[in-house]
Amino acid sequence: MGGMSDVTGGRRPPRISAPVSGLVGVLALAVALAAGHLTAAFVGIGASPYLAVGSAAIDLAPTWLKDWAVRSFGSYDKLVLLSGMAVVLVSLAVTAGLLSRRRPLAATIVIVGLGVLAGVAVLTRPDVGRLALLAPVAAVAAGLGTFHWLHALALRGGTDPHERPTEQAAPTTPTTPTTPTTPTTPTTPTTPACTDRRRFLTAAGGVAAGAGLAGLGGVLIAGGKDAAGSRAGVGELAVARPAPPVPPGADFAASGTPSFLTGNEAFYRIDTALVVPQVRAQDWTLRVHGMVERELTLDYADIRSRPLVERTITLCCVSNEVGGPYVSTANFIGIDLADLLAEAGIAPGAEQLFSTSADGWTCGTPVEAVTDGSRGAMLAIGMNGEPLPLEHGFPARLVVPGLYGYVSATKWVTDLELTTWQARRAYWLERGWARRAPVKTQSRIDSPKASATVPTGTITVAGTAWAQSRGIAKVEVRLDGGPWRTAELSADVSDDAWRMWRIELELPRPGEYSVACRATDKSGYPQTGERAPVVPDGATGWHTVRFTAR
Ligand SMILES: Nc1nc2c(c(=O)[nH]1)N[C@H]1C(S)=C(S)[C@@H](COP(=O)(O)O)O[C@H]1N2
Ligand SMILES: [Mo]
Repeated sequence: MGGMSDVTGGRRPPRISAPVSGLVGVLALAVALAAGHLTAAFVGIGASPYLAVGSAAIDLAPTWLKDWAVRSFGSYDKLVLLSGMAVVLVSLAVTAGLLSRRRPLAATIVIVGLGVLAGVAVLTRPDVGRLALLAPVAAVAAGLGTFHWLHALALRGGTDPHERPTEQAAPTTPTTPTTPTTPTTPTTPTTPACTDRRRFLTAAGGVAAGAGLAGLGGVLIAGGKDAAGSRAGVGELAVARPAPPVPPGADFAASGTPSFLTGNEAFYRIDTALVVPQVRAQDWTLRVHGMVERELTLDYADIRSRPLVERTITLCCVSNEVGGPYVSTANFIGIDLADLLAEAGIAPGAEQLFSTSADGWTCGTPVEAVTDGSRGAMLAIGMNGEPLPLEHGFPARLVVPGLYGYVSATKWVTDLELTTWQARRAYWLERGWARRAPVKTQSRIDSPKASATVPTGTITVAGTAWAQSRGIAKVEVRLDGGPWRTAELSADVSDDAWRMWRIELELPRPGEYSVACRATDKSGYPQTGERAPVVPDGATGWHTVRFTAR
């Protein structure tokens, strides 16, 4: 194409080579994102254009898509989202750069378009105010400035050897001994075109470095809140009433079950936060208000100086498929939520405890579940002997035994409002999940794994069962649809925690086998075999594992 235009001698506008135009697009994108992130470090990191769009995408994603993402990528779902966005953005930037070779307006339209998208996303963020719009505005300004500056520099550099911008280059090259008949003549180091090219490359390098520095500055300033340092400074939590020690025989880890207590690192993590909210203990307060007799505002020192209790509780996610991994157990340390609410004095008519986290996520818990002292609902500040890990809600979170996490377990909790179901609708209720979500009686086979190959003869099948607040009374197992046989149960630790089971089965000959399990809780309710999806209030069905004996 370039050669053709030379032959026809058309007076086309000067053009930048494709790679350079793409590079200009990508550099403008980098500067825009970095400037946006740096500004967001001051007005609220949730306003960083990249993060705001990602968070808005999470909030707007239809339930089936979210389900699919959690199922396919597990805890990596957010990484996948951010990477996907990066790929889309870079492609857009390259495309905008290429289009601007013919239509310089194209990049302006793309940059402003993305800026508007980011602005709308910022307005949907519950954790930042209007001032946060400064972040996308800064991004657009920096992106436009960078693009047009580099674009002009690249034009002067005449970076497409086939389409030298002779009109522009001409006035600046009166003394150059060029050969007009061969426009593709390689430039020598002494030509001004080359100087311009060097100028462009220097500018591009400077821009890349500047974007890196601005982005890093944003990360450092936002990280300067240093929640990790605050957590490290908390020190030992003095527990007045420790949980009873976990007895020997509480798990069958040697047969393939998880260990009874899940380490903080291994504890499943589910939340909508793209970046872990950074809340320092010294900045944290909890407000208790709404339908109460006395409004309360507590800080971290208030909470930790109270007599702390420790409870062994199994937490699970409503999005856990039958046989899934989103269930873990820890010793939570904190205070009784019922005591705290009694201090505030709940007014008659209050139906839900509506809790809000530092990042604006909301949750509605039935008032009965948090006022009935015997259930053991907690405002927790510790987990397995340490302050809560940042990912699990530092400085404080709610834990309510027997309810799925989305209706009870608010991490980074900052606000407790007593209200009616009518007045407030929590995050997941707006998205089609049930208002009431007690944990369903469930059991899972941990060994053998699906599609495993085992030797014929005697094998030990082992797994986990849970029915928090009711407790597990029995687990039964059957081979190939045969009779149900009762499994051995592990030591009974707490009705609020899971219980492990195991059973020896005979595999007389090589071939395919299938094993299924079902639990009965202490209320006498046998786990149903009827299959239900996770939406709206938790999956049901018997976990079945197929494997081969050789
Ligand atoms: N702030 C906040 N708290 C939250 C959530 C969230 O998205 N944001 N998710 C809830 C859900 S759905 C579950 S299952 C539990 C998981 O707690 P974990 O990550 O400590 O295991 O946290 C709950 N608390
Ligand atoms: Mo969940």
